[in-house]
Amino acid sequence: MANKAQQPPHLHLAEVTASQFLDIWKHFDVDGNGYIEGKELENFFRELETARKGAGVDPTNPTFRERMKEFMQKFDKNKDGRIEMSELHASS
Ligand SMILES: [Ca+2]
Ligand SMILES: [Ca+2]
Repeated sequence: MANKAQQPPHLHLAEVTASQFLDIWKHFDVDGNGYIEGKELENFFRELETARKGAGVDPTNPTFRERMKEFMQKFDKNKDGRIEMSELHASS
């Protein structure tokens, strides 16, 4: 999927098409409430990290937690602790 050699330390969500994005979103928004939150967010972030590194990541690793926090600071625009579609989609 992603080329793992030289990706900058931000997500490449801007590169997926709208329909791919929707598929990704549906995949992670398991309960379909329009938000990725809690466990969903963890899975989401873990898969992004895995895609980026080309290897599995340990979600209990403090670095993972730290990165997830950074991710939330960047993408959780309204600071409600969960990601909604517009927050991800508007980012580049
Ligand atoms: Ca959800
Ligand atoms: Ca939010």
